Amino acid sequence: MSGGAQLGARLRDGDLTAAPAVLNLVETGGPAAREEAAALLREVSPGALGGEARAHVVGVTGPPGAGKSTLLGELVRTWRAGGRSVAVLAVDPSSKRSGGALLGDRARIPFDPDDGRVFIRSTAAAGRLGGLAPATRAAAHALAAAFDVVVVETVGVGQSETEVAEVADTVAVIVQPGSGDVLQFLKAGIMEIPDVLVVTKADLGDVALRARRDLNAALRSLGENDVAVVAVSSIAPASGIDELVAALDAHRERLDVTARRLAARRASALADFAAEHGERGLRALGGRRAALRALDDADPGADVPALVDALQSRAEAR
Ligand SMILES: Nc1nc2c(ncn2[C@@H]2O[C@H](COP(=O)(O)OP(=O)(O)OP(=O)(O)O)[C@@H](O)[C@H]2O)c(=O)[nH]1
Ligand SMILES: [Mg+2]
Repeated sequence: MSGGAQLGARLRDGDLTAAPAVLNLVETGGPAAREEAAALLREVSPGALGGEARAHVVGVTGPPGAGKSTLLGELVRTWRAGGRSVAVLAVDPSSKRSGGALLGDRARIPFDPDDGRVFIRSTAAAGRLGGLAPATRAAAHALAAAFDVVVVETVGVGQSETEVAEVADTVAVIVQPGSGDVLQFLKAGIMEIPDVLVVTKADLGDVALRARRDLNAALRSLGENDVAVVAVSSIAPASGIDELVAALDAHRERLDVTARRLAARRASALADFAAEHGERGLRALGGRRAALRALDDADPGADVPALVDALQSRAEAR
């Protein structure tokens, strides 16, 4: 068995100590590592697992400084207290990989370093085209086979929630009270409606209450009645965290996980294919929509690299 396949088998067995090696592998460049990573993903594909991976994959996104990392510290503590294992992949938009090491580090999430059931890593963002790096998506897909909760944390507003929806079952957008950007983007239809909205820094009082009220009013006017708006405070005494956990769980329970994951894998495959072959590659497939239609006929148990291969053969055959 190859190293990648072995790592995949460990994840399938629930071995959380495989996580660091998984991240190192998916972040290593070059054809050999890529083949190993594909072998890893094959071992944790729905076909190999006999169903979708177990984790609840949660996307957490919002403007810089909104309080995402501080909140994740509280969420991780609460999930752990409930017996759930947690992996967090914090996407660092500024970091450039050099020799396999990350220079920047956005993962300033407070956690217990002796707890073997928590894994937190910064990962590099994709290039200027935006979107999640293929490595981050691959890591999220892989870790979802072993952890109970996998979080992908990204920075931004207006685009990042669409990108994170490519991997997450549930997308939570974090709103800083007193800054109107999320509200304006929602009203203007610039941003996709998230699954859960979180107003941070509730300890600031009125300004946070107003933010929650305004967001609720905007959602109502858009006819969105299923989106929970939760106000939290992540500094002691923390508040609203249990309510947020419940809102995330409630969304997951309503969700058709199989359909969402299937769509996510297909979108990921197309993004990976486009990243590698550019517009010319997409044209060879007859365009983006034709490519997605072709993926509709692919094996629903296939992992992302297998779907990319299918697109490649199709492009060559045309
Ligand atoms: N008053 C108050 N301050 C908070 C709360 N949560 C976070 N902060 C503060 O807000 C600032 C930003 O918090 P972070 O958690 O680093 O925010 P972030 O969204 O992860 O920021 P980036 O990773 O840079 O995008 C820090 O100074 C925190 O101490 C809160 O609940 N109440
Ligand atoms: Mg942060």
